[in-house]
Amino acid sequence: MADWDLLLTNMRIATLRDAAADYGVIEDGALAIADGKIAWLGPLSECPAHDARETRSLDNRWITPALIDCHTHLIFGGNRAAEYEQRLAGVSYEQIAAQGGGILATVNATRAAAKDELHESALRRVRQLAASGVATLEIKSGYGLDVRNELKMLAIAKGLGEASGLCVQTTLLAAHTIPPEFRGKADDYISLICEEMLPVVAERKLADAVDAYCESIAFDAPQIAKLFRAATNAGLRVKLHADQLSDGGGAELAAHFDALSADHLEYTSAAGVRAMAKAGTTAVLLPGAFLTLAETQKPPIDALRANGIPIALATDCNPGTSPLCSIPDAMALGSRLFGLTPAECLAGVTREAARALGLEEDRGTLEPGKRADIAIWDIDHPRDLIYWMGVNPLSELLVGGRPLDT
Ligand code: DI6
Ligand code: FE
Repeated sequence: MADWDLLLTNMRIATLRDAAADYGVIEDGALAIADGKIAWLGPLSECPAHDARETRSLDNRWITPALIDCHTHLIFGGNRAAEYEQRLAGVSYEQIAAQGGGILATVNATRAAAKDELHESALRRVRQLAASGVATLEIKSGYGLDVRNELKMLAIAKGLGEASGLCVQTTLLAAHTIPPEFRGKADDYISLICEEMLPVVAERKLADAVDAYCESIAFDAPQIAKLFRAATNAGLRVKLHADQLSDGGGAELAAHFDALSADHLEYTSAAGVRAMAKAGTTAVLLPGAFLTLAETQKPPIDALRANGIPIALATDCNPGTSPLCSIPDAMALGSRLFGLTPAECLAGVTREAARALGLEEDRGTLEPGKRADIAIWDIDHPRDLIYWMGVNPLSELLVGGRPLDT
């Protein structure tokens, strides 16, 4: 007889387990949890004989996989709302960056901030994401840009996982922009990352992946290729901010290095899409940045679909281009701005977001053997999650089978 810790009954389940079947709905479902994992799920009528320590009725609510935010920069000092006012008055993001504002303004504020202060402000954002149903999130460094401050950011990111009870994946984004000390010497800075940061980060296991910003205001393809070779040699997977403001061949570069994901992609060419499809690179779309930068060129959604590329959605939570701290709102924007279907949006923040983090074997769908990371919702149908904005229908979040106090 099956030996379970918890049996959930009387609910509708959106398993998201099959890309061909939209939400993968099970009506009148039941789901069993043992040792923090899903032990069984299906229609209640098919439930095997069992010995469950606890059974709970969910009163006909819906459950989905807990949500995953696979691209955030949520640790930072300072505030750039004033830059947004400048942008509204007609100054471009690139012009602000050239004047020493933009990412560098946040770098200065982040370097100056105490560790505790950064932890506390970021923890508020992590808790906000958890309150909207997120159990796993990725956090990037990239506002330190020297050995000490990049390591400081990664250590804070790890600490946020412990403090919040969520699963945090960390990414080294030292190649976010050229630090002030290296102005005009981007190649030297890339060497510093390869020779001094990467070995320490790999040895101390501070990062799960390495990211870079491929853009005219940051690094070019040869510089990133050098970084990605070093990362790959150190045993770390890569991912890339690609083709956000211009087509810099980012998608091709990411695919060439077998990247987990290529992110943004507004200006990606047909050849870039084909390269991603061949390499199995996940597309991560970031509608918060698209909206905030008043971008008009959409990512090549039809080509991504036609090439069978998995599409994830994320907040890109950052102080400069995406002041967005809600995954349901990222879904709402993904459908409004990019024309993604509600089922694509929900898959984008569950199954495909897990894939973007290389965690698809372990989470992102509701299937036996996967982590019991489960969001319980007060909704009539999963499409409601994409339709409403600024409304939070989360009833409860289970992380590894246990309720998280959100
Ligand atoms: N992600 C990034 O890293 C940059 N844009 C984006 O969408 C810039 C972040 C920033 O301006 O601080
Ligand atoms: Fe980003």
